Amino acid sequence: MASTTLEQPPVREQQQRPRRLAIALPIVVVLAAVAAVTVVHSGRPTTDAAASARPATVQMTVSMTEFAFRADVARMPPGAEVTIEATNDGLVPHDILAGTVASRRLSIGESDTITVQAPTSGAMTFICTVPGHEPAGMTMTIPVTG
Ligand SMILES: [Cu+2]
Repeated sequence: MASTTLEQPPVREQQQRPRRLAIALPIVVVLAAVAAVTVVHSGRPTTDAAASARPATVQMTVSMTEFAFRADVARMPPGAEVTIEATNDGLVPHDILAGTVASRRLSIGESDTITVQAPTSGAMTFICTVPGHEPAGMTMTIPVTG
């Protein structure tokens, strides 16, 4: 006598997981991108040597026009942590680059804040990276003096 074995494939329940993942994954990717941009934006120069003492802090306001920077600080202490609030008071977009740290490109009337570390001697130079603006005069050098 023959035994009959009926093998039926197991009935698969419809799985909800892949669909949920398909929704959740793009959200995670977007959040990660936002976080990455935020970190880059508030980033500090990576080449600075850590000062042994707590560095001085300087608050600096910079007005940007065609084609110049105007700062309310004439000098900065060596190694100071400099917080720069830049405002576009001009008629075309501008930005400010200090060492390796740049602001957003700012539309008319917009402001952005960046934090940079002053060198331990010499001077710190700032430029606008919009093509043509630096040669037109958008550059500023602030001496570092103790
Ligand atoms: Cu500019």
